[in-house]
Amino acid sequence: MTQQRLRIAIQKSGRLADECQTLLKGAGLKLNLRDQRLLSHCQNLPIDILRVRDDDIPGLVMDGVVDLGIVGENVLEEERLERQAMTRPAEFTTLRRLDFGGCRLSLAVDKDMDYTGPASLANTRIATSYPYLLAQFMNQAGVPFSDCMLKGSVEVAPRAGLADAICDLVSTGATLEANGLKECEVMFRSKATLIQSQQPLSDANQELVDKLLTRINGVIQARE
Ligand code: PRT
Ligand code: ZN
Repeated sequence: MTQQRLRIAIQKSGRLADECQTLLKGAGLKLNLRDQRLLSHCQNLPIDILRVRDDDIPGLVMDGVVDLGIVGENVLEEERLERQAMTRPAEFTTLRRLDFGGCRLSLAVDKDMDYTGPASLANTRIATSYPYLLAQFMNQAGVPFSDCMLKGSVEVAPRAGLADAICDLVSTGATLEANGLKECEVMFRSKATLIQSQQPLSDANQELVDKLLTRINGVIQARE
């Protein structure tokens, strides 16, 4: 049987795309990612790069369709919770937390609201793209709420009268401020992370993963 090439999923375009490519190139992979193809062959190692929507990456790894993936921990944890709820495969191994893609998943309310803790949001409606992480946080706090699922434009939901509060990603806080909102609770701190499928690899591919991880550690240490 011919040796299966190692498959790595990264975001095709978006906030993590350039940093993923820089990291892999820094680790010695010769890649030609100028075209828009889904699958690109690494020129100097038996590795294929799969470029997809970030939301697809955790599932591809958990289902063993790809061997490695780079994704934000926010997207990864949301997918893990959703799959757990549906008793679908949700296992993966974290190889390394990375040094980019930092953000936090936070609750935000009208800047003039008197927020004193999660209980201030009792029986409100909260707009989010992260219903499982939100439910986990509110359930742990013991606060009843309802949600409003929005895949985009979450920050305008309160002004549009769709929700009382939001649960969204924040990095600088400029988006919240521009929408008259204030961050009132940090629920989850996230960075990009490198994960591996729990499907066993061939010895050759596991060696390749080990070598890649050593090189990635080197790249990250060098820019610390
Ligand atoms: O097309 P695809 O589905 O692949 O991409 P996407 O549009 O779903 O994701 P993308 O590229 O926007 O983000 C990818 C990942 O980057 C996220 O899952 C996070 O892990 C990470 N990341 C880091 C962020 C941010 N910082 C961030 N600030 N993702 C989104 N934002 C958004 C946030 O949703 C809000 O709209 O930026 C806005 C807030 O930014 P500030 O600086 O105004 O606070
Ligand atoms: Zn996405």
